[in-house]
Amino acid sequence: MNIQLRPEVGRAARACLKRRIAGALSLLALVPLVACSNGDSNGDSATPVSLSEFGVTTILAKSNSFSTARLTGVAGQEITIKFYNQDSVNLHNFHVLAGGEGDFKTEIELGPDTQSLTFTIKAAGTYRFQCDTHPDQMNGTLVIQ
Ligand SMILES: [Cu+2]
Repeated sequence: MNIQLRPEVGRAARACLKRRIAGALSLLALVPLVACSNGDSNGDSATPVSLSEFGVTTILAKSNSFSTARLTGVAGQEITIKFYNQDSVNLHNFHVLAGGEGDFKTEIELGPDTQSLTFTIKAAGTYRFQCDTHPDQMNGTLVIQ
């Protein structure tokens, strides 16, 4: 009986040792993986991606108001406004009154619809933007730095 048991015990012990080695190896394998994923997330946080970095600003029109009353831009740098009109009852548009630099505006229309407006203002300053059908209710300031 003892002779028969010993190989069983030995096999069990070997199996146990194999599991331990496998466990240890998998732990070792995990360490670099964890280190890598930490490195990746650090890399991601070091290079945040935001829409404003590409000069795209989204503005909504809803219930006769704009989603913001203040926009910013950089002199000489292209600005892209994504004008999202969510209003299916009243006509709206987005219009930047940039004086000598020009008028930049989307079409006046019913929503839901999205229009893109791209323009460049060379001179730093404060400019008005408005909806041409509701200039008193829907307006704001575009600050060019
Ligand atoms: Cu309007």
